[in-house]
Amino acid sequence: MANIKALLFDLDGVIVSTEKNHFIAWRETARTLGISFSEEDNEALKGVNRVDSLKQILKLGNKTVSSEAFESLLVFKNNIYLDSISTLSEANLLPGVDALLRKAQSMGVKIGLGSSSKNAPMILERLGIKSFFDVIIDGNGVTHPKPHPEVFLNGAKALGFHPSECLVFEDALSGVTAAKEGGFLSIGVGNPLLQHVADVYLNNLTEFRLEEYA
Ligand code: B16
Ligand code: MG
Repeated sequence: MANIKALLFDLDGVIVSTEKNHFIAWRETARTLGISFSEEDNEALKGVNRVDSLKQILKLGNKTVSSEAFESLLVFKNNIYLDSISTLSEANLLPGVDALLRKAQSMGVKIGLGSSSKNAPMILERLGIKSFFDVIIDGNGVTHPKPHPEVFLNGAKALGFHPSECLVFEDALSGVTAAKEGGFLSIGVGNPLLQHVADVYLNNLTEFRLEEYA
C-alpha cells in the first residue's frame, strides 16, 4: 500500500493516555447525581465528546437536569479533568509517538490531529509536540461528533488531500467508525476491541512502519 500523504491522529489513547483522567472526572460528576459509573460504562465514552458523554451518563442513571445544571456539570467535570492533567509533559507521550512524528516530518508526510477533545491544543502544547502538526481539528471545530467522519474529513481537506491519501490512527470504536465512514484507512491502536474492526491493528505506534505506506 503506498501513496499516503498525511497521517491523522486521534489524541486520547493514541498520543497520550488520559482516558483514566476522563473516567475519574466523569465518575465524580456522576456521583454528584447519584449515578454509579463503572470503568465498563466509560469504555462507551471513549472518543465521545463532552456533551454527548454527559447525555449518555444521564441516560444511564435515568435522570434529566435543567440546561443550566447541564452546563454546570460540564464545567465541573472539565475542572476535575484539567486539575488531574496539570502535570502532563513529554514523559506522558505513548510509545512510538515521538519517533513517528519525526519520521513523518522527515519524509514530508503531513500530520494532522482529529480529536473530540476541546482541550486538545493545550494538551499538545504540554506534551511538547504541537509544532509537528500541520492542522489541528478538535472538539471546538466540528458540528457532528465522532462517529461522524467530519473531524477527519475537515483534517484531510485542510491539508489538501483526499481521504484515500490519509491514514487515521484511532483507539476508539467511535473513531474507527468515523474513519471508515469517511473513506480513510483506519489503524486501530492499543485497544484489543478494535482488532477485528480497524483495517490494521497495532498494539502501539512502535509497530507502525511508515515506509510501507508513504
Ligand atoms: P474534552 P479523543 C476524547 O478525545 C476522549 O476520548 C473522550 O474521553 C473525551 O470525552 C473527549 O475527547 C472530549 O474531551 O472534555 O477534553 O473536550 O480520543 O477524541 O482525542
Ligand atoms: Mg481516542
